[in-house]
Amino acid sequence: MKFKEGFLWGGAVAANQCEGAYNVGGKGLSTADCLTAGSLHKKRVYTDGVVEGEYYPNHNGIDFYHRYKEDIALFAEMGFKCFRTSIAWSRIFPNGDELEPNEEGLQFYDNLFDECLKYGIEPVVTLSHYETPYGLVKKYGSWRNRKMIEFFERYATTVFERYKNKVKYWLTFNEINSVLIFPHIPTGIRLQENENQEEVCYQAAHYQMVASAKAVMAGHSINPNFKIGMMMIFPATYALTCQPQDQIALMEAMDKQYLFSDVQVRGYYTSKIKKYFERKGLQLDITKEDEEVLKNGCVDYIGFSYYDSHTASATEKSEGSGNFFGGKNPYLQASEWGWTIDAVGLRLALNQLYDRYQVPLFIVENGLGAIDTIGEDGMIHDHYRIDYLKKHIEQMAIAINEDGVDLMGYTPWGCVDLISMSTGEIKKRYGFIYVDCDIHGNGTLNRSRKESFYWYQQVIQTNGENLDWK
Ligand code: BGP
Repeated sequence: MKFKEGFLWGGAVAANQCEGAYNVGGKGLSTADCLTAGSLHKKRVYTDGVVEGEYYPNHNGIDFYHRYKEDIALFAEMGFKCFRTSIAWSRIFPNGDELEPNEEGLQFYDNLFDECLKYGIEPVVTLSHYETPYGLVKKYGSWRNRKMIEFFERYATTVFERYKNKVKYWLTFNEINSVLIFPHIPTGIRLQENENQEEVCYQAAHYQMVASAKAVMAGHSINPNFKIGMMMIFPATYALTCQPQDQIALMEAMDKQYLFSDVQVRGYYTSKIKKYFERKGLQLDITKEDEEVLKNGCVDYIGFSYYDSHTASATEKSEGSGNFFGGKNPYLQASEWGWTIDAVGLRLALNQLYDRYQVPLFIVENGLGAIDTIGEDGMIHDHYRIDYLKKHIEQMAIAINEDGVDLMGYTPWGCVDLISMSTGEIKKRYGFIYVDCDIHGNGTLNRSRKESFYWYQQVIQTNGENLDWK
């Protein structure tokens, strides 16, 4: 079980799911502020602005905005080497199209990063994690519009300049390939019935990839030591059967994922994906200059989320599950929310990415969303979570030691409980740290250590050597 010296053990959150304070400190409204609460059986609604009478769980999150010092002290107690969070774009540019940033927003992240650095915790910062200033949606149609590239570049340059001596590790867009699955979350776009939806999604993806490449170029010139990554959902995907047509279905499913890493790591669209666009008659605004930008703005590493795995079939209709599309795997168990549990698939995913790109990899999300119950002794004994994480770390070790994969670090998702992205419920918990809050937002918001807190502390202390627990 060898992990290299300096392996980045840590945890991950996103601003919109934990900060709260949605209208404090000059922050503008973001798309995440317009998502109502949902559940496993009820989709969250993306309302037009904030509608009176609706409940928006992200408005208060877990009040990380005011309690970050306490949370970071707990991360330090666990031994975190890094902490992944995002900057809320609308704290920096409240409407998105201002020329000057909001100083109070910038100051908040100065304080946050200083607090991390005080404990020797490296911030790993996502520029855009599932929120876009709502002003850009209303005025420009969000990522339907090429102008977004300019707004994003201004935002990225502003924060790169400001934090160039505090933050080394960056990610541009969270789960950039999610635009093909639930486009309103990463892009703020509301798809219309009477339009070519696939075309809109690929177009938005293209603008985001150009914006990302421009940010990478700007970042490298501001500080050549920056490590700027892309971030995608990369679950393992299997052919449902060994029928040749199912293998083709698998290949086609993978092509749509690789599109994003091909463009962001290698700097170009493959001939195969161009043929696909042609075949589907997609009219995409991709200019010669864009192609130049993509070539020059390649990322330094691949960050990816891994929760579950899926199947591809030429005949079975996929119901979609977890945070991705694809069918169920009859050999695997699933979480209470139907997310398949597949640790071995993580080894496959690591190998697939490393074989194809040979750039460092960073698992920036992984974990089990589960309902936690407080035990009689007042503690949460989350052995199910320890078991899930342990099995995934074992597979990481195999990928590193037996397969030669270059893995930089590991930041399990929701290291402190937070608002679920897909359902808006806090009861879908991932944390090592429990937050006293129910699905209606009631509770003291007090933090407490779960049993997994002590287990993860041991994992980090032994640099991944000792994963066993009583
Ligand atoms: C990823 C997102 C995260 C996060 C996670 C867990 O897709 O990047 O923001 O929330 O999934 O999903 P959920 O919160 O729906 O359980």
